[in-house]
Amino acid sequence: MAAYERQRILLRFADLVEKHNDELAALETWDNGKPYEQAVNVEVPMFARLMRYYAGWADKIHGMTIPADGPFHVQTLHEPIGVCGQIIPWNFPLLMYAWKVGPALACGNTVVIKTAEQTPLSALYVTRLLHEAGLPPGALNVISGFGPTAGAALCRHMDVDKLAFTGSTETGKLILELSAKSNLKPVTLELGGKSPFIVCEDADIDSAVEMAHFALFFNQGQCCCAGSRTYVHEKVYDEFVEKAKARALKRSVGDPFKQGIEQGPQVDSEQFQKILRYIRSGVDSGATLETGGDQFGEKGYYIKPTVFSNVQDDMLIAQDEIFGPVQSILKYKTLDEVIKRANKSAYGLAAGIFTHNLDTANTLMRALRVGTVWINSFDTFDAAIPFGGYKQSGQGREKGEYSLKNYLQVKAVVTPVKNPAW
Ligand code: TXE
Repeated sequence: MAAYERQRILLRFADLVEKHNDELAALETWDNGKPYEQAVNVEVPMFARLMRYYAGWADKIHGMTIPADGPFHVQTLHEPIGVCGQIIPWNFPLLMYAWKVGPALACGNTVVIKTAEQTPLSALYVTRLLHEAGLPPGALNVISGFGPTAGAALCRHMDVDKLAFTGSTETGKLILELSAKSNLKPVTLELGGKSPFIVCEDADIDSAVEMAHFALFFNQGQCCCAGSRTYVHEKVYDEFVEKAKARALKRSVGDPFKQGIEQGPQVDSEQFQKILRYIRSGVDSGATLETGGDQFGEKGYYIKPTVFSNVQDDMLIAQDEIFGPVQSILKYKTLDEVIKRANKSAYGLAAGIFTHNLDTANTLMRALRVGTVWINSFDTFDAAIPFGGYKQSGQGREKGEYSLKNYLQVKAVVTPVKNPAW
């Protein structure tokens, strides 16, 4: 299909998504439990924005001519890879679909996408809109299925030319293995995290508390880049802990369809139980439970916003991805020390830095081994900003121009030039 036609389909798709904004948001909340206000005001509009962003790229993908030695005309063709297998998680079902489907289609590939077993609905609905926008049958296929069966089948399939996965580091490793054991299809991975959020002594404490709260509790704490290790300078530590606790106590938890609700239930019983186990481990290992620590109410997978202080680096709650509303606050003294501690993690997805000192910000920003650094901010997810991990947080980048190369092959073409003057 001509690039311009792909662009037009993606633009029409974005318009249809906007038209169906409220139904899509309702499906997302039903499936996942996230606050409807978040889905309707942020996530579905962001989906349309992402599609327009990728539509913009569709007719701007091209190769180069290269001045090689000798009498040769050398060019590169940027070609689609072919059939892309994509496996997405349940924490942001629509956005994960957009991050993966957008660049794949813009580059001219076809897609088989497997949704998470917890959240199959919105992808089915939105794909109907994609077909309504003019995508030919077969160009994008949705599979609702389980990981070890449907997901693994996609990974080991010999006719799948590329894989893109978002999920746990553990499953990411399995996926690489399945690729290696089948046809060595290239794999991009967006995996877990344990992102440090560093509050320096000169930071504006009230806004640091608010941003650290958002960094951890957003989406019920179910974010791969959640700021789940809050490092606070010793001079402002006590004040920060007091205020972080007060903020968590104010967090509104309840029916995600109700107005003003900040936190809905966790996605399923497995995640709910896992989080409660980590909370118990925090208490058992000697961290101070400032607030929360238990189920919220008696029905559903709601968890009280939980804050731990006096957390030490070797505690499980400071090392593992909890993926729930559990904030761990750690104390530090010097910049060198916090750099070493922040980097001492198997993960390297993101980091937050709170300071007004430019030298401190520059030092930290360069020293941290992570794919995204937010300075005096967190979770800014513009379509044009690349996202991805260092270390065991993943391979490759999604969003932005960087994401395109995951979905393209480069073919070098060499032609002798019969011109004696060369
Ligand atoms: O993840 P899985 P789960 C983390 C988070 C969470 C933990 C477990 O810490 O608590 O992972 O969650 C598919 N072959 N993240 O069990 O298993 C599965 O069907 C192929 C971080 O839900 O990684 C789903 O579509 N596919 C994360 C997807 O993988 C397989 C988001 C994710 O599931 C498969 C989600 C297999 N063998 C969880 N097994 C993030 N990075 O944002 C499972 N799947």
